[in-house]
Amino acid sequence: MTNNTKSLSRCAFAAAGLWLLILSETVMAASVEVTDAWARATMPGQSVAGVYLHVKSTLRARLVGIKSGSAKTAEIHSMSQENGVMKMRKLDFLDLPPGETVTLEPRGNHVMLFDIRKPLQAGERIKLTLVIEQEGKKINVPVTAAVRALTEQH
Ligand SMILES: [Cu+2]
Repeated sequence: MTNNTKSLSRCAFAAAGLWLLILSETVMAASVEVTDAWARATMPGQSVAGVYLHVKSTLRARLVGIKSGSAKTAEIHSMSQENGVMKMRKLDFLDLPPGETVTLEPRGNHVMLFDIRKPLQAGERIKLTLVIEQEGKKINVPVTAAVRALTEQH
């Protein structure tokens, strides 16, 4: 074996090792990524609150439920305009196509908290759990949402 082939095979070995490392990283990393989660601060007496976020799943999945200690119940909602009026509807689930970032936002699909335990104040954080169905299994994805003021635009 010449010096040249030796260094070449070492190089190939190193590359294979790196590839393995990348593969295991991917497997180990959460298959669901939630970013930029926030909730809208509530007014006194208001019992519902909207929560918005970006969610991306590497595998085909669907969001099938929301839980939060900050509210009695939480639902996934759609928002659409009908005869000039914005209407919300409860969704049983929300599809998360693999690798696609799905956005929950004001005026779009969103999470709605009902019977919040106390008013949500700007600056605080609330915890939620997204229940996601992936390959026939349900997984819980913990999320922390920052509460932002009513006037704050996103
Ligand atoms: Cu809603």
